[in-house]
Amino acid sequence: MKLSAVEKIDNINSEQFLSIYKKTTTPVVVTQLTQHWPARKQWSLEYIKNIAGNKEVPLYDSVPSTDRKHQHAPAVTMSLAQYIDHISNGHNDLRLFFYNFLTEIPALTEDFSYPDIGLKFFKKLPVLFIGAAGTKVQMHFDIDWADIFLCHFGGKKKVILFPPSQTKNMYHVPYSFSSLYDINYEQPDFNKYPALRNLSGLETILEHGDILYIPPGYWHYIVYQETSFSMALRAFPRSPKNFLRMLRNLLVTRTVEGLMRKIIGQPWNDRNEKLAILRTNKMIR
Ligand SMILES: O=C(O)CCC(=O)C(=O)O
Repeated sequence: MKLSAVEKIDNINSEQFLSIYKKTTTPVVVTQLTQHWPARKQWSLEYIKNIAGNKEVPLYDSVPSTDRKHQHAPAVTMSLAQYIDHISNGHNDLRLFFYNFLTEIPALTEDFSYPDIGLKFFKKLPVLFIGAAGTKVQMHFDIDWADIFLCHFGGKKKVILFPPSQTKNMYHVPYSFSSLYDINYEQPDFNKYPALRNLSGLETILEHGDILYIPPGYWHYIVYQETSFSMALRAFPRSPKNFLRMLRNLLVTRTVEGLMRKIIGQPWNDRNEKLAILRTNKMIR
């Protein structure tokens, strides 16, 4: 497996962004786009606890759902204050995932502005992710094939990325948007998963105030090296090809998966995991 560093630049304008990174679908980290955001100065978990500690939020463990449980069912709900205390006390079993704060914590929307970068951001969906040191997010790609700006705050977080062209080597679980849960992309087991040897991707470590551009369909695996949080801003696909991919994922793939899981239960999950291995290993033979 080959991993090179994501390019890190100070700043960028829309012309450069569109003609270089968007056009070639290349990830990039921009360190100073958040320079004038109040968020860059103010945002910390303590700040979020102060303004929204009483909000009840859904929290997820990092283990895939089994049996008939929905793929994205939360493990528990608790108040943000309780959750922030929980992770501050060293627990890394729960994470906040894809939490739309637009109407839930409107004060946060005052602290940033959408980058003027040539993308039409979908402003109704600013989402928050929080994780404690040691939390891992399974390798996946986003269902909506959006352009994503992952704006990071607090401590360090590692991101490993692979372009959609590498899907054939990724042990993609059918009817899901993930690679096999068992694969540790920091220390891959090439004996068990030989196709991983062929992978060529990128990695980076995000720090407070950085924005990572994740192009449409890019696989990403995340390791919270320190307790930290991110806000993702997204622009939905405008090209017909990616727009159709989004519709197919949202309307067909997700619906079929949900139904089959409900009807068949665990044997459905087992079948898909087996197929991920069989298909990927067959490809490299
Ligand atoms: O940073 C995280 O916890 C997850 C981010 C992510 O997976 C995403 O933006 O799609």
